[in-house]
Amino acid sequence: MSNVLNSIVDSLANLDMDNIIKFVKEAIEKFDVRSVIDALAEGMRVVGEKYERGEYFVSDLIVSAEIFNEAMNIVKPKILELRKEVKPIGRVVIGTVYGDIHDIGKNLVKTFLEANGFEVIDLEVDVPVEKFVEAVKQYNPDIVGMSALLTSTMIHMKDVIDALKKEGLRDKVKIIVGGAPITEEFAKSIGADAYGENAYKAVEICKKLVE
Ligand code: B1M
Repeated sequence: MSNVLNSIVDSLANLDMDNIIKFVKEAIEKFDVRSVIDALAEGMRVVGEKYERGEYFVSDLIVSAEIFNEAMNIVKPKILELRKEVKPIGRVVIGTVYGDIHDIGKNLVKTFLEANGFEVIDLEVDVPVEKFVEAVKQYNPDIVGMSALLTSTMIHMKDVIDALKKEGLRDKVKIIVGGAPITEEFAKSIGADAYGENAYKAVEICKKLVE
């Protein structure tokens, strides 16, 4: 990784808002958007490690999210520039599952989907099972996307899939799941159609799902 990308990782890991903005502005002129986002995601991973080691507290996690979002305000216009060149290709209902308020990954997935021609209905965070079901009835999406960051909340993805089955809606939509604790095996085990390891892969998969 180049110096400036490393500096992004370090400044996010050290919760250094002033410097990260400077580094992100410099990096988006020199590198593609993906490299900058990967550096930001790596910084968040280090923040998570520091939290696990007891060096950071929840208040630090909140600050890290604020810094990430500030940095994304600089990066996002570059991602959305792509949008002008793409035709509408499908509709996605997306949300973070019940009990879970982590939204940074979901928002990245949303931004990349929009940049690639998807219409995205964002149910935001802590989304109850019934709200996903209602959204499928109301918006008739091609795809339902669910995000979870906690091992204690990922099981609600299965609850949503089961509820869609019960309502006879499961076969009307494709389902993609993602988030740090989610794996391909877990996705299969709950009856999802796909697992998105990251935002870029999620877009590639969603494109295939609407073909
Ligand atoms: Co939380 N948190 N947090 N946190 N937090 C984690 C997830 C944790 C791993 C930290 C740690 O211990 N190392 C840990 C979970 C442990 C576990 O369950 N095994 C944890 C914990 C414990 C908690 C609390 C319980 C802490 C507490 O209160 N005691 C609490 C829970 C609150 C709740 O949700 N009910 C909590 C709170 C928070 C904040 C609110 C303070 C804040 C989130 C702010 C926000 O999102 N607006 C926060 C943060 C920032 C984190 C870490 C540090 C960073 C998460 C992040 O944004 N990563 C996180 C550590 C970690 O993940 N290693 C941690 C960057 C983001 C780009 O990555 O979200 O993984 P990610 O998304 C990726 C992929 O996963 C994928 O694409 C994205 C981009 O490539 N992806 C999808 C995500 N969703 C997808 C959906 C798809 C496809 C791909 O299709 C639909």
